[in-house]
Formats: sequence, structure tokens, C-alpha cells
Amino acid sequence: MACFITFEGVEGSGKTTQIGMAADHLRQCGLPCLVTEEPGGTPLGRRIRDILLNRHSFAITALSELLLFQASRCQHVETVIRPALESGSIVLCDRFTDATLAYQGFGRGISMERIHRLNEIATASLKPDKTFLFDVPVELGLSRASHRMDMQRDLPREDRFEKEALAFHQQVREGYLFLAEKEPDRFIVLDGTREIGDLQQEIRHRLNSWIGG
Ligand code: Z5A
Repeated sequence: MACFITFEGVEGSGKTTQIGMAADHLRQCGLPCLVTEEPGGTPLGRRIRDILLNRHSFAITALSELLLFQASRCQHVETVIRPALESGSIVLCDRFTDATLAYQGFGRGISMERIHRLNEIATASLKPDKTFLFDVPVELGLSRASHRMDMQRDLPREDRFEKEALAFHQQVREGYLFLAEKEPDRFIVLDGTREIGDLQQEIRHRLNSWIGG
């Protein structure tokens, strides 16, 4: 049964950890499942991701940044997400259109109306069926992310977004909570400070109830 589920949250909120475990669960249940991410998900998207995250890259204006995220998304929806859904797969996506509203809208201050219009164009109106929002205090998320970088020394140091001031990340967090409040049927807000196993148990329970597992 095709279903499009997105995982959202501030940096280090734990969504990437949970998405992998959720995919394992679905596959163990014999359900076809694709895990993908934004920006990225296609060869073009991965090139755009490098430009957007590279802390040493040239200056990028807020509007150019928005358009680059949308270019990555357009390619991703048309060549990966939609075909997977049409073939009956469950698609789990690490960030999608809500990330643009939270980061470029609430974080950078671009108008919501403009972002909604571009989201519509880039996705040809595809919307997630359900969205898990992992909510954590931004200080905790950023410290988790920097701890992870200490453990994986081969990874580049903090990226363009991690370098942003705490106030930026705080606006993003508040933006996400605002979006979730507006669409309570789609969003499941999870307290991301809970234990990994405990969170996964709740996610599996929700997935089973939507999809049957
Ligand atoms: N962005 C945007 O601006 N506009 C857009 O439209 C889109 C994206 C699509 C992508 O970065 C950046 O692009 C992102 C927003 C922007 N930047 N920021 N900030 P990314 O994909 O490279 O990174 P990320 O999306 O922020 O995810 P992340 O850093 O990988 O964090 P995470 O996925 O939320 O967390 P994690 O990797 O699962 O966990 C982080 C660490 O915490 C790790 O060591 C875990 O073992 C640990 N962890 C996880 N869960 C727990 C719990 N529950 N307890 C304790 N420890 C935990």
C-alpha cells in the first residue's frame, strides 16, 4: 500500500536514526519501502546538497538557496518519489516541503506564500500523507550533532546550517511546531528527548495502524 511519510525536525533531533529503524521494521513486515532524503535523493540532488551544505562555499542569497532546494525537490519527486509511490512502495523521506517552510520561511524570513507556491510547483502538488516531527530543544540537537561529528572525524566540520546562530534554529523549531498545530491530522509530534528505542516503538505502532504491519 503506497504511502508517503516524511520525517522532520531541527538539526540532531534524531529523525535519521528513526527513519532507518522504521524502514527495517517495514521490510521485516514484507512491505516495499524506499528511504530517501532532501536535499538529495538523486544525482542532481546530491550535487545541489554539496553546494547548499558546504560551509566553505561562496555566499548564497536566501532566494537562491530556496530555489536550489526546490530544484533538488523537483528532480526528486519526478524521478524517484512519484515512481516509487506508483509502484506501490512506502516512501520514507528525511525532510521535505515542511523543512523549506521552517528553514527558509521561519528561519530566513521568506514569505510563506512564496514558499507555498514554489513547493506546489516543485512537487506538482504531492503532499506527505503523514509527517513525524521530532521536537527537541535546539541546544540539545546541536550538541548531539556536534558530538556525532567528534565521533566521525572523517566527516566535514559543521555545515552552513549548523553554523547559524542559536536564534535561527529556535525560529525553525517554533516554525515546525506552528506548522504541526495547523495540520494535526498529518503531523505526529514526538518528544525527541525520549530514548531511541522508546520513540521507535511509538513510530512502529503508528506505522502499523496506518499501513498494517
Ligand atoms: N534544509 C533547508 O534549509 N530547507 C529544505 O527545504 C531542506 C533542508 C530539505 C540538511 O542537513 C540541511 O538542509 C538541514 C536543513 C536544511 N540543516 N540543518 N540544520 P542534513 O540532512 O545533513 O542534516 P539534518 O537533516 O539536520 O539531520 P542530522 O544532522 O543528520 O540530524 P538528525 O537526522 O535529526 O539526527 P540523527 O542523525 O538521527 O541523530 C543525531 C545524533 O544524535 C546521533 O549521534 C544519534 O545517535 C543521536 N541520537 C538520535 N536520537 C537520539 C535520542 N533519542 N537520544 C539520544 N541521542 C540520540
